[in-house]
Amino acid sequence: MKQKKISIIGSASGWGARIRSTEQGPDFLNSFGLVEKLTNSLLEIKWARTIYPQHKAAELDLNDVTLALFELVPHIENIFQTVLSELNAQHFPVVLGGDHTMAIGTWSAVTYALNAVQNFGLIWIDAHMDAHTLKTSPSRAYHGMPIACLLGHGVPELVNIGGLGAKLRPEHIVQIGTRSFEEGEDKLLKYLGVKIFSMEEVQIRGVESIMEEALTIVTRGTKGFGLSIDLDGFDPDEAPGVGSPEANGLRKKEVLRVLPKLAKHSQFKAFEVSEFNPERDIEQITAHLILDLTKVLLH
Ligand SMILES: [Mn+2]
Repeated sequence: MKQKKISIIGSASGWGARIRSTEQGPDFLNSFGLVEKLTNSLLEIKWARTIYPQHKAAELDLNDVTLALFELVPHIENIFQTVLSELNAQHFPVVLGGDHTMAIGTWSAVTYALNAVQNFGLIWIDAHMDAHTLKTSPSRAYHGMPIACLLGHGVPELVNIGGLGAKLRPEHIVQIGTRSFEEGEDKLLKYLGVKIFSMEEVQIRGVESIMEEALTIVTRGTKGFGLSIDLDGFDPDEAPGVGSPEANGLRKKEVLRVLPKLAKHSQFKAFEVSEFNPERDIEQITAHLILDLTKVLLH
């Protein structure tokens, strides 16, 4: 049987958030022994690289979150380059972070490498929409903006990472678990026509039926699809170690049951898990959630 080659890339930055301790996520997962816990005979898995921003949060006093752009842009460009070179080496990339702005680098690289710019599907599991621009965001934190950036809306320094303009099209994006958002971003996604499965809808229909429909959408006419997980999509009981917890989230057991179908799909090209904050974790519950998600998605 052919061995699948997996490359884990750490994004050790919290510059996109007001609470920046997600920068510790990758180092924690490394010392937690994630790679050793994942290795089996069918997988060749390596921790390819952890990308660190120029400064740690403690080294700079940035009261205005928007100033973090000077840290974020080179960091995300680094993610773009690293994911790109892993894909060019025929490795399956897994990006672990780190605040969710890393998604801009991950999906710019995947679409570029696969020659699938604006022709690629993305399932976005998150409590939030992450579709703000500086004009609509009350917090002005960039981790509330990656979906908007990937769709071509927002500050040009982030939108144009890995190539000019939009990397994804709205009709290829599905959000699951949404339950906390502001009017401006909701308006943008509705206007663009992004499919949103709110937490309410997940509770009514069940994760299985939602995931079926999501897979249909992200594979319709695309050259592949990926999965972006923000750990705050899960219930805080099951993912306490996140930057922005929101009550009444997805249940681990149910999500783990439906992910194998996604993982086995021939068009599944990459995934990422973001917003792990080890400082807030309780008895490694969130670290184990990351391990279980990664395990299911890699087999
Ligand atoms: Mn997010």
